[in-house]
Amino acid sequence: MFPLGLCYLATVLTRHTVKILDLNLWTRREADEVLSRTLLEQEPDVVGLSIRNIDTTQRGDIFYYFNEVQPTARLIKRTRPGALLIAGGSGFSIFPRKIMERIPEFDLGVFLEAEDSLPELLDRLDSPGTVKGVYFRHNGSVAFSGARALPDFARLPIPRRDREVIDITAYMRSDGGNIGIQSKRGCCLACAYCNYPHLSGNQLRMRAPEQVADEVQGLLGLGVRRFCFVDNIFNVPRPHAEAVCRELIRRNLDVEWSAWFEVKNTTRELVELARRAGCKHFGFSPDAATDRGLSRLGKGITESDLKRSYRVIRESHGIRAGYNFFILPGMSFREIFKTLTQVVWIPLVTKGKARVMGLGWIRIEPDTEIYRRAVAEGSLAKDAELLPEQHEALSRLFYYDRAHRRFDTIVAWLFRWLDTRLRPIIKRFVRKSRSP
Ligand code: B12
Repeated sequence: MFPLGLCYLATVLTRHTVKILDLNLWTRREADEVLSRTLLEQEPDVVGLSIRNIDTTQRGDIFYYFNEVQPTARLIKRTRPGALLIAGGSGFSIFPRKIMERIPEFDLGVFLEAEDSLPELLDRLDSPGTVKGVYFRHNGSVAFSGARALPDFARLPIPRRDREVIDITAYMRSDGGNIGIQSKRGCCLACAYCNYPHLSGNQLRMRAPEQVADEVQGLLGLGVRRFCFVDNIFNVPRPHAEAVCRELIRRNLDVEWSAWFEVKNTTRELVELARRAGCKHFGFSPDAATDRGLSRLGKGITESDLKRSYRVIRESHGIRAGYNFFILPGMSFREIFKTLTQVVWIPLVTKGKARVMGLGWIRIEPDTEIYRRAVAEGSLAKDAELLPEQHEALSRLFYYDRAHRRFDTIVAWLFRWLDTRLRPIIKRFVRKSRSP
């Protein structure tokens, strides 16, 4: 993934020499060598380590990224013992205190968005407790300096992606789609399982559409035609999304992009506008296929909204869409059947333009309604450790029915079968029925 957060930080740290090193561009062993070599060559006074992912959040494909953090922190400290090590990133901000306690190599930690706090902290490294939003060590324990307001996103400069800051070509896959751009921060939805409001606040902070289009033009100047909006949700509020699309259309920019969309706000007009502005892929997370499930997850939409979105996608041209669903504990047979058959149903009703992208279980994260509910219902132990020591424990941190674990496994198997075996057949069928 293109490290957009780090580009934002490099852009605001104007009084420092900043170098971004993305360890994901190498294999594990190569990464260690590259890291040591870079530390020895650059001799940094401060090293920031961005912890983006804790784990894959997929029950069928568990990988514990967090296990990589301490070895990397140790290597940094060993190679450059004099440098201060600062942790940050979305993964860090989900478990800030625990990570500080577990990994003593971190001298400091910055909670949430860091465009205001990090420059301030670098100016006051001798008194980190006076900078809001910072975890620091005090008398042998971890202390927090106190919450701070999130940055005024509209006023942040356009993040630099030039060669001096980052080699953007390393992220330009053939489809180029993993270069991110942000038109807003925050999320005002209240999906029961989601930590976005915790991570970026429940108040929306938006960029002026002209500024978003300027940034897109900057991407084009760097040779990037394809990108994705990393906004939590692109089309809430709808008028802002429409204004961004209109500005992209007005400037007649030859770009292709993707984004995450909320179902209810996805009207025919918006899809058409987004398509004309270059949107090629619409991602949706309705998460449930029945009214009961949608209401349990606090989605604020109904089955009929969902069906309407299928129709809208079907009637549009030159676009694709994907939908995510969850299996929830306590689902009736009818609900499970309905959720599973979306794999077949969605491609059929959208004439092959949409598909189910993901079907899985909710990873229980702190600061969410599902966490509280799972503990109350007994599907998660009160003292369950959400950042476990051992990766084996991760599989118990999903929201599922313990009493029906075997049944769950059958459902997962069935889904995989539908996905791998049946989907190609449907695709062929849809293609045939579309050809004149
Ligand atoms: C967009 C998005 C995606 C897109 C990414 C598209 C792209 N090209 O970038 C897609 C859909 C592909 C995706 C995939 C995944 N994602 Co995602 N994604 C997001 C989302 C919504 C926004 C990320 C983003 O770009 N933010 C914008 C930038 C500007 O912010 P930032 O990176 O957080 O950086 C700021 C701060 O964190 C901080 N900071 C960052 N680094 C550092 C370092 C230091 C030293 C300091 C001081 C501060 C600091 O300052 C920055 C500026 O304010 C977040 C949720 C969220 N709101 O954070 C989830 C999120 C990051 N994703 C998550 C996950 C799990 C994944 C996947 C593993 C899911 C999967 N199984 O496929 C993959 C992993 C992909 C990968 N290879 O890393 C989790 C990670 C935490 C966790 N639970 O483990 C998040 C937090 C959502 C969640 N459920 O909790 N994702």
